[in-house]
Amino acid sequence: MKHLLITFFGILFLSVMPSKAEDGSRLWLRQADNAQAKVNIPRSSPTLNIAAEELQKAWKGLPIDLVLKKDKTLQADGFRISYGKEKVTLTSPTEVGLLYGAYHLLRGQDTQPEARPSAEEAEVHNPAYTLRILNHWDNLDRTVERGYAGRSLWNWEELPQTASPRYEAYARANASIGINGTVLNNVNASPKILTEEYLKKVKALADIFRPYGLRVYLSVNFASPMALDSLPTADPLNKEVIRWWKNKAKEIYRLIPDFGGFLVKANSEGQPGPCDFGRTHADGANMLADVLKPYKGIVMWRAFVYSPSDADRAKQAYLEFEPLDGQFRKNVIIQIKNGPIDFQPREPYSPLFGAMPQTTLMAEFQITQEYLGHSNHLAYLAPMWKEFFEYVSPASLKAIAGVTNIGTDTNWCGHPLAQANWYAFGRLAWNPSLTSEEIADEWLKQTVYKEPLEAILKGKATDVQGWKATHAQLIRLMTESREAVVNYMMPLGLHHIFAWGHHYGPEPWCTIPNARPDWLPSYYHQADKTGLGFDRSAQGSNATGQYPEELAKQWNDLNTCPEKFLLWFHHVPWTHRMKSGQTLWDELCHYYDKGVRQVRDFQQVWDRAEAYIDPQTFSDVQCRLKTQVRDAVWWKDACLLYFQEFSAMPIPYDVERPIHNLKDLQKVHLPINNYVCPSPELLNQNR
Ligand code: BDP
Repeated sequence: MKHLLITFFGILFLSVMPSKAEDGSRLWLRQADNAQAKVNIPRSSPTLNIAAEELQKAWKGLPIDLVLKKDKTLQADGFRISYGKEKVTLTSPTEVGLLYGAYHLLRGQDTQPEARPSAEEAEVHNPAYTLRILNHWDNLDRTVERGYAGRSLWNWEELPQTASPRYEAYARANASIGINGTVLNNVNASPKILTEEYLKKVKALADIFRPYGLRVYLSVNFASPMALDSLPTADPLNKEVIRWWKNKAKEIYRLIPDFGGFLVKANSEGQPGPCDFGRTHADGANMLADVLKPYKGIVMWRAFVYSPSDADRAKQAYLEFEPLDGQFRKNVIIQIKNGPIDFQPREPYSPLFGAMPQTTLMAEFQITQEYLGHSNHLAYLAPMWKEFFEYVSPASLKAIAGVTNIGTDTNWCGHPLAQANWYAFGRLAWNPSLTSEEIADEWLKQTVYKEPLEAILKGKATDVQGWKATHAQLIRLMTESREAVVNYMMPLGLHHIFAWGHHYGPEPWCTIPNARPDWLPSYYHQADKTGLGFDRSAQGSNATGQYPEELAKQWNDLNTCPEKFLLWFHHVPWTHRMKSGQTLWDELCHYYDKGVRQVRDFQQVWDRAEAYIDPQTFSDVQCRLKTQVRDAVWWKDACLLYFQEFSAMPIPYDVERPIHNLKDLQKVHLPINNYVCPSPELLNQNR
């Protein structure tokens, strides 16, 4: 009795406590948990118990039956929802399919409370890809390559004895958006990950993730047999080497029976690979694939290669991989970055997609904003990935990988709105036909507002019309944000003009003695007295020739090439007339200026939304937008003043005047960590 009373007062106390400012730790899973829904499950199991619990505590609709049943219309992870008069029936051939269905129902409740389907309706949901995978570029010392949200989530030192509660929260968040695989470590892989000591730690994580349908994969170093056991070679055709990998696979699967497989960066940026031993990428990938086959494991072999050679860097992955089409085992997937160079703010798609019809392919997106302002800038990336799908049919791919932006920061991703990119990646990997707006709409409703949507719409504390107008503006802000970054950093097809080392600020002038030419901005922008841009037409490097005929023809001609790719494919005279009628120079100035104006507009949109937004999220984003405007102006001034040295043309008067001098900008790098605002923690203390 005493115990019951304490519980009762405990609950009373909790419910009258003022709600805490949102610190972002709950991501898009902020549902109230006092619903007490009626849920039937076919049996008790770790996965089904989670599904039942999630629904019990948050579902406010009719009773739900979870049914395990084969169904011709459903893939393994798919599910069917039938709405009856008295109950809802959720069916799937698998337990994890039912879990996905549960999260789907809850998402619908949170984002479309007014649109409850009527009785007798049924919905079928299947994922577009069987593999929807996050890639962590996390090192074993807990630094994160290109990570901007704290340290690595994986506390290797404490594992396997101690497991942070965040591991389960991470698995849950992934399951809620359908992500079903995770590569735990950096593609620049330390061989140590395959030692017994580390595999036990990996097992501990895999055990936590399993009920959520999240499989573990590892990046492996191709020379691991040499590094760990002093074999004289890592030649993939060598018997000892093969035996080493076989034993390693056995050891892994004994610990982790559902281990997913390996991700390999080979012969790329100094990583070892089969070519070191006179073998091909196919030899290397197939050896590992054969080793994993008995366990149904897969090899994701990256096509991110560019050797120091005379060939245009944009052509190199194609030159190396296209001739190998048809030579890879069935359980090898070639993992290709969306663009031919490297995760730039805008690239045309990589011509390897579509060029290897006999090979299983997957796309690698970058969720972390290595080249899009790190976690200081707002850049909602769904529009970028949708642009890729305009050229590459989703059905031509087997799987999707995303390099994550997750770290130990309380809000997981650094910038509060950067969580939307993790979310959007998962949603698009499940259903690439969702629009950027739909995903932004869903994500915003579940995260940034003071109140849950249902409460907002009841209008007790909120001006509903005002909220609706604000919400529409925030969707616009999100969906325009990546284009704004393109505009103030690298419009019209410019690329890779970043500062040496950190990929944050501009340094189109950068020269480093003895550096590889293709690591320097001038290699990419090719600015001179006559014009700007890289000639990749048939008269130049002929990278256009790697694309299907129709596109090659269109992109090859300066006059038919889409202007967003113009300077990617052409060296264009400064006085060239653009479609707008302006010269290239004037157009360039206007694009840089537009980018700055867009971010200033985002500031206003955000400030106007203050009444509706959770206060901590509000001030954090407000500060980051100030930093972003500062940086956008820096980019505009640096690029225009530098390129003006070549064009020798005046900056049009309707463009905001530079506030910096080129000489000053050339002396210093744009400061990355000199964030113009105090930290969110400090803001919170001062409130
Ligand atoms: C580049 C990154 C580098 C990665 C490499 C890769 O700058 O840190 O190791 O890609 O994808 O974008 O392997």
